Amino acid sequence: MTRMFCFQCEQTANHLVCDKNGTCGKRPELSSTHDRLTSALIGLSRTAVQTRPGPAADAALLDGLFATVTNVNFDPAAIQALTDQVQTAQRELGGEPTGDDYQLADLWTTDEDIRSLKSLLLFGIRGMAAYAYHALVLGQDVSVVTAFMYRGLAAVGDDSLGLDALLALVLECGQANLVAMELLDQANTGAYGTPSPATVPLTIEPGPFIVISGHDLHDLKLLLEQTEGRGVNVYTHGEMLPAHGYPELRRFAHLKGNFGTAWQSQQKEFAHLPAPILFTTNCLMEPRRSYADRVFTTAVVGYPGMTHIGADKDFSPVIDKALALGGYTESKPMTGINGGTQVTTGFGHGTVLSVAGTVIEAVKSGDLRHIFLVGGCDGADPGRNYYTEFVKQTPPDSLVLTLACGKYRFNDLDLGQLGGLPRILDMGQCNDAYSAIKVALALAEAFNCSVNDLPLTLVLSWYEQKAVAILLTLLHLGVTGILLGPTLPVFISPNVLDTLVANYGIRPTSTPEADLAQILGDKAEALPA
Ligand code: FSO
Ligand code: SF4
Repeated sequence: MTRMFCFQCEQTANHLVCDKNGTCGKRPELSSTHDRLTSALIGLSRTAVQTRPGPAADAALLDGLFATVTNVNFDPAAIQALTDQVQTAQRELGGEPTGDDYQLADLWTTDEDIRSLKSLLLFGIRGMAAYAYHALVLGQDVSVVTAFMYRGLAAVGDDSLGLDALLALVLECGQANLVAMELLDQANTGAYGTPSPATVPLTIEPGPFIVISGHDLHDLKLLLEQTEGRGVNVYTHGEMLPAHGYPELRRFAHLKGNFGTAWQSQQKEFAHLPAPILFTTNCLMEPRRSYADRVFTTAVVGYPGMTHIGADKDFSPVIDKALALGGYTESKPMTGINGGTQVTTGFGHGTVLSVAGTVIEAVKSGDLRHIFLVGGCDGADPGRNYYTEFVKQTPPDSLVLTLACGKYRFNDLDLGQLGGLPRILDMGQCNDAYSAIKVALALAEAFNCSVNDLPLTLVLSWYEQKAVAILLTLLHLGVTGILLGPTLPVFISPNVLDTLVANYGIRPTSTPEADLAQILGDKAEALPA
């Protein structure tokens, strides 16, 4: 019997759909509250496209969308409160929520190609909302992005739209996400400076400490300010690692290093950790009893029974917990998954473009044969070893750009240097796909060719909806030949996949050996003389 319907991430049950319980831990009751929130968001959007929504509607929109992203909010009470907030915002715009504005069940049971395109649109909008949320927190005007979201969500609830109209909106979603990532890039670099290369230790020093996870650099800054002089060190986790590249964050001497690897290992890595963990965004997994009393959430993240830090951002309960637990008594050397004891980060577009001349000369002289962007999300699928093996097998005359949490598969490897640059260049979080796009466009301009003619290949891993938004941005930019793994999204129907293959040459990953052979054969001679 179908108790729920969710297929928005890569770890769907049996690679089909989570219809009994979510692999992520989402139960049917919670799934229903998520669907009702989405329904309310569609209702708000129908009103908003006819009016001039203000900051209250935009905040309700972004909070509501972000909360339904995979591994963000498991708390039914919090989801209900967000639904109330969305309906209040709709009323303030003159609309009248009915509570059943749009039944998500209608979407899940409609024609499979319509469902596929509407899913791409809805999931892309959810992912984009995370980036717009962070940009808004840092004071950016995100109204251009939210205007698209209202239109897009209204389209999800519009049964009159055909395939062509929906495909156009899907690509427009990619365009809007490019704007969202650009705004976030401006917000982050404006607030914290231009990232520069940083070597980050994986060893935990003795004494009390806090582990902070997620993508929210603003929360990290506030935590660093509140812990300064308190004898409590701070370690990044997961997608927070790139914070070490930002001058305004790494100036805090007690931002010491990075703990652990990617999100899917948290239940193992956090067990018996003598420190609290603060989740600022996804990816939160069901906390195990061994560390449940040490998990704190903030912003749109939530889990029943865990202490939530509210909008006042008073992190005292987290700091008190760190002091009570006391940390390790001796220095605790840790390693990455390949045994490395440190990682590097901070190679955003500012740094990479500052050495663009060297990179261009190296390509022209043949010293640099190929650039791989091996980026995206990590996950529990065993097939994800592909990315470790792929990077290990890249030739020594190639560079590997990376971003997002998929990098933990290989970021502790020492692959040496090329032309004074480390061969693995961590550009940052998933939203820093914007950096990779900037670098690719600059190289294409320098060589007077299209991005698709550069000796550059994108080898992407996807897990949740932010990766969907980024994929749509790459398609909007006309990037072809993307390798996508570890499996293709199940919400892409065969006909929609045919369209993506025909227009963009998108293809699933196979084996590192076969893919590398094809890529290097494909593009070895691609550049104009
Ligand atoms: Fe990973 Fe999670 Fe950044 Fe995602 S920690 S999986 S695409 O939330 O956002 O890369
Ligand atoms: Fe399943 Fe992913 Fe949905 Fe969770 S978010 S219920 S794992 S498809």
